[in-house]
Amino acid sequence: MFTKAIVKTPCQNMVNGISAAGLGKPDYKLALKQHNNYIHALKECGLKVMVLDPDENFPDSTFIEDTCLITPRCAIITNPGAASRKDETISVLKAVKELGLSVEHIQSPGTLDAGDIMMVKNHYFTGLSERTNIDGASQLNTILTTYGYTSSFIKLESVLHLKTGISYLENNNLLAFGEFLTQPELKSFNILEVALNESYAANSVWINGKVLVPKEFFKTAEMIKNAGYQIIEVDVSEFRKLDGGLSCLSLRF
Ligand code: CIR
Repeated sequence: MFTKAIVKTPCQNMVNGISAAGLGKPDYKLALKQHNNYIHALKECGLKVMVLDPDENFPDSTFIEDTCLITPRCAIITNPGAASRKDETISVLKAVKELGLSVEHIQSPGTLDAGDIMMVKNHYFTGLSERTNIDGASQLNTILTTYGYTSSFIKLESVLHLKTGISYLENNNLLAFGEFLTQPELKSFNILEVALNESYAANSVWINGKVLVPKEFFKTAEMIKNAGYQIIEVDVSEFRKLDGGLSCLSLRF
């Protein structure tokens, strides 16, 4: 069960965020509206939502998931792999301190984006990506071990972050597409296969029995419903333009 979430309001400068999507620039006003609807969906799942102020210095800072991993026993401030995103951690550090969480840090030359981390009970799968290097992943492993958790690594081939391609929906159900369908590390899961033309929806978010699914990915939404979940569709088209999905927009704990 999760009880809280932290989100960060997108800044106007988000239109200059990092993007490989080729879908054009986001519409800021629409992004703000979608962000509000996203907060509403988190509340519908029973979460108390802390909203951090926008920061024009960091175009990608609304993708707060990458800056911190919050486990039930500690918060780990990351060292984001993209140079323009490194200091996004300053505001999130302040927020987790305010919440009284025990805080750890990933240090250079280790880099880690927490979009590369997927929690499955007491185990944390870590994607080795363009953003998360082996040093960062090993530091995370050491920290997690200290707190009584385990972790293992998965080398990514084509996606930005681990959770771009897979999402854990609890009850051993894993949403996945492409390279993850045949990944030996994941073979004990019941895999719900996302069609290639809906691969964006592989980033969906389980919260307290409900699943947030991006809007208009009909086949995936139907599959998740058929697996017994209540779904909440959320339109995040403007964040998709910056390669961001539903999970990237919050820390849930
Ligand atoms: C970036 O490239 O860092 C942002 N434009 C998108 C980050 C998406 N975050 C995530 O997948 N966890």
